[in-house]
Amino acid sequence: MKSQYKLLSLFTLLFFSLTSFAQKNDKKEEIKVWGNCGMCKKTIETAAKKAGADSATWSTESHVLTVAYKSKKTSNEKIQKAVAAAGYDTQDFTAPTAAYDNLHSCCQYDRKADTATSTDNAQLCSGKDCSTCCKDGKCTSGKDCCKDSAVCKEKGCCKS
Ligand SMILES: [Cu+2]
Repeated sequence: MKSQYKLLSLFTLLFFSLTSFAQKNDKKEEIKVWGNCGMCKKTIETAAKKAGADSATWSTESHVLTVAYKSKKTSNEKIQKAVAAAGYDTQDFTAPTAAYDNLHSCCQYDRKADTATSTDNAQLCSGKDCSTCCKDGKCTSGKDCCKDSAVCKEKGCCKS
């Protein structure tokens, strides 16, 4: 009886260590990926799966890629690199310009750097005038305010 009990606890221990080991190797993570539409979704998800993800779902609304993978097989970094190589900026990697340029015109999303810049500049522009932004030779306000601020300065159509 006592040895049976020992055996049972040994099996229980083995079972739990095995399941926790399996969980360690199964990762589910969320990665921010820039993109636009359903076509982007397909490309992003295919790239993630090719990189070794067991499942990959990108939301056209939240722009979040949810991936599940085994850490033995691939990594968050590998997946992000593959998605970037397919032309899509991720939270940690930027797509090569050539890959981005290859995307269908409807898929050419506002790029990560541009988005960051326009957000920063939008804050600058939230005042009374768009003193640092310019579009088509005129200062603009609103969503695209200061988006081309470098161009703006170059053109010199906005006074700062
Ligand atoms: Cu698209």
